[in-house]
Amino acid sequence: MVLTNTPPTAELQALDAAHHMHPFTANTALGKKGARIITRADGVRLTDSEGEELIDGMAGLWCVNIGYGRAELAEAAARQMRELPYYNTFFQTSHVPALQLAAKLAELAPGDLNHVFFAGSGSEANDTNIRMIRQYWALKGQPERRVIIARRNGYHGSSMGSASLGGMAAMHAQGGLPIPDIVHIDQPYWWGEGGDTTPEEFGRARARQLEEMILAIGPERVAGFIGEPVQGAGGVIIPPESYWPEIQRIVAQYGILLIADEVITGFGRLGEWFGSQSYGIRPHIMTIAKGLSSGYQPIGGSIVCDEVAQTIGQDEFNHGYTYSGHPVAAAVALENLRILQEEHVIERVRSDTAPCLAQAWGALADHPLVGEAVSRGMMASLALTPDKAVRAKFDAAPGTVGQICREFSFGNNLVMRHVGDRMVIAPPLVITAGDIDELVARARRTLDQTHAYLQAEGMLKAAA
Ligand code: PXG
Repeated sequence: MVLTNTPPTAELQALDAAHHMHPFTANTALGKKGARIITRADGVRLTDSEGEELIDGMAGLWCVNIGYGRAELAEAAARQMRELPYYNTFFQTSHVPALQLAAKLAELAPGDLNHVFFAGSGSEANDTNIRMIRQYWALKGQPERRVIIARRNGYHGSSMGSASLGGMAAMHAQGGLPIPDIVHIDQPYWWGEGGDTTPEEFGRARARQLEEMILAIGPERVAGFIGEPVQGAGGVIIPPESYWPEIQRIVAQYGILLIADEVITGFGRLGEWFGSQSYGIRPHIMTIAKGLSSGYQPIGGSIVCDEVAQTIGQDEFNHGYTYSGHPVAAAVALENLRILQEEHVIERVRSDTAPCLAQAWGALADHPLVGEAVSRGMMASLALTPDKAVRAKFDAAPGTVGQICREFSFGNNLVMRHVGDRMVIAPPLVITAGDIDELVARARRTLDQTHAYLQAEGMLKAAA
């Protein structure tokens, strides 16, 4: 079906190419090819301007947890826009959606994470965290505690501060990053970097890099550590079970602050409200965004423990955003949380759809191109390899094969992302067992096509 109320695709693509600068894109090349124009969505399916229907294996950008097309969220936004479309919370005022959302998040978050500082996105929230934990130590009389330890191939956002926390080499290569006093340790990526060790040994060794870094810098200079419970944009890297308990021990021993970046893992993605609960992590601060509103409105924030919030509260914290706690975004987030809770979406992930995905996705491990097929909750990934016996990398430049695979996937009307030569999915949490089967069938067809193509092109070669 061609949508009659939309201009022809070519016309839209030409306008897009002429004026719209896409994030993380070589825009000249995209302009020549033409972007795929998404016009509508419902449930787990997108429709493009040609009337083609795609399964959205990425929940937008890891965010549309309740799926598309929930009219209740549109109504919550419209109601709030009529009543109070905007007000700030800077100068001794508050408003109902922000205070209600903060209270709701305090109720849902584990332990004494009882206080919320709002932002417009995950990047902004992590910038808040940098300033907040440095200010915390200053107020504690230890202003020299400024260094934040993060991980290579972690992702924490795209602003100057948050991209500095992130360990993405390609991002640090542009624009003068990282900012001072942010350092990185290695990621717990056993399949790619574990060599001859067992996953458990490797997880402990990678966690101990935190201790080594603290000692190298001097514990009296370290403010905190930040990590994603499961790395998302880094390729859905699921850490060995030994990793987080060892991190937790080190954080406690040296008395540094722990920030869990829950932007992807929050709001049900791992079958619990927060990924920290899934791994027994006890953070002082959690970064949230994405699934907080299921992406229907831009909103993020930091959920902060009693001790840090009370200390920060002793003085004016010179920080905030025009849209911190935006009433429309907060009202939509509240409605999203109501749906997640009342419809038992997260319980169903845990007991039903995550096991179903684990089984169907895990079966892809028998494919000749697949080195590992792993999932946790509703996040899953594949390592593509020319030789799974030795966990080999391809001879072609990293990401070349992943990109080819992604193109076939798009052609099969499945949105599956590539990160280097890993393929990743994170579908809406409301995906059904039937749609999981359809998604995995399309992924298998994609792998078959990729394998045949690589064979024909002589590209099934391992790197020396
Ligand atoms: N933390 C984590 C763990 C994220 O995944 C952010 C912070 C930043 O959030 P904002 O709202 O500022 O984008 C993210 C965002 C990708 C991709 O290609 C992932 C993200 C953003 C854009 C692209 O997988 N994650």
